[in-house]
Amino acid sequence: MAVDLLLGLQWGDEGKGKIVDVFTKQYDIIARFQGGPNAGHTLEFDGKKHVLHTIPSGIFHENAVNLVGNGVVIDPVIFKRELDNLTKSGVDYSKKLIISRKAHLILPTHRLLDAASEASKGKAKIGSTLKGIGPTYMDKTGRNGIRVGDLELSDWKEKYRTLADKHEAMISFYNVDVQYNLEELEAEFFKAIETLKSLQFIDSEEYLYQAQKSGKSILAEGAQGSLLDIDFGTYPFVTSSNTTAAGACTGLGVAPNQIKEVFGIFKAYTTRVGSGPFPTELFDEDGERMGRIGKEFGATTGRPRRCGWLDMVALKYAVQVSGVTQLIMMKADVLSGFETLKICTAYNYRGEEITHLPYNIEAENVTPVYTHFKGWKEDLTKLSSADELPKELKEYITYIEKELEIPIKIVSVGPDRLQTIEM
Ligand code: 2SA
Ligand code: MG
Repeated sequence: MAVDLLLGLQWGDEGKGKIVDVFTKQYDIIARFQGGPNAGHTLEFDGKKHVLHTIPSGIFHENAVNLVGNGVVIDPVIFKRELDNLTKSGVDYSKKLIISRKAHLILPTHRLLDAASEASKGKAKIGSTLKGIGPTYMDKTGRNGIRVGDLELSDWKEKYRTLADKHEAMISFYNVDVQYNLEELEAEFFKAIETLKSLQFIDSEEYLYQAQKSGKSILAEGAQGSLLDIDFGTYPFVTSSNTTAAGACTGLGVAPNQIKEVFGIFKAYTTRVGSGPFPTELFDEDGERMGRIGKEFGATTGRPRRCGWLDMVALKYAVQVSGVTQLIMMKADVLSGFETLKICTAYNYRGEEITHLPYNIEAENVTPVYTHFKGWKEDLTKLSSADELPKELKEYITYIEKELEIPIKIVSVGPDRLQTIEM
């Protein structure tokens, strides 16, 4: 059996959590391969809303095994909170949640370093979620990190102390005002470590290899979006992991030729949270309306998301980098009632019209070129089949499919599991 992959094609918050939850019944294993508690995956069913940060979005189904892969960074404190919430929702995760020994741990001082680094940047700050993501991946690539598997060894606390002391020195080097009580933070951290240790740690690449051999189906769940990829995103305003398809290979130990379908998920418009360039961003009533109707607030930080028209130049780039085979369009319902819809089909780049994503996409270099579409009035949230979709939406969809040369297989018309239309 092969591995399928689901990832976001924009700047995150495309609705990956919802779709993984919808897909889970078709898979034996759901695996997260990058990112950490910076992610906020929102799921809605039976009139309830659930937000996951580190735990894969298949956890609410009876049978699927949920794996936190080696490419993920885990904050034990947030992880424990997520587990407590699952227990409150009546989910018994003990037999269906497993963790790679090679996943790295976010320490309390990583969070403090994130805050110090952002504070030192002033106006140039990344708009990080302040979850310690950047500093943890820095320690991973700098070969200083502490991994889940270390918790099974006797000397990990000495390693911890050495690293935390070094972090404290680095925090003071930033020379910014970061208030903290490390003793309190550590008490909380060590307590959460004990909870983490009650879960099953595994050699996940071997586990996945054997699972594939025995015919199990696997879905790799991405976090954040393609344009936040550390290599291919809008650097430096990106996250610290590979959010594109290649990240699933390194973040799980799955070989590239084992990947079959790549589901690319995008909103019918665009959002971005945090700093960085966003060519189709709107500062008018249209953008305000998208944010209001789409309830565009960060699922982890509560920050309002910036909103704008669909950017086909950026979308094409994301599809290309990850080899997307099927598209999923989210939040079509939010666009109901707009007189005219726009799709950015090219950039005017320093006086020249281009259709590929250039190195610099800041406002001073890029002006979007728009194609206009007629909007629809109908409320989509109660629709359940493709032929009920308004003609104008069908035209919008057909245009995107033609431009990207890939079919849109699912159109989502609301946050609930049931508000999902197969095309
Ligand atoms: P970080 O924390 O170091 O990864 O931040 C670096 C940039 O990556 C962006 N980023 C995100 N963008 C969208 N959604 C994310 N998850 C949360 C959500 C975000 C929230 O689901 O809403 O609640 O604010 C996410 N995580 C990281 C971040 O904004 C920085 O631009
Ligand atoms: Mg999110």
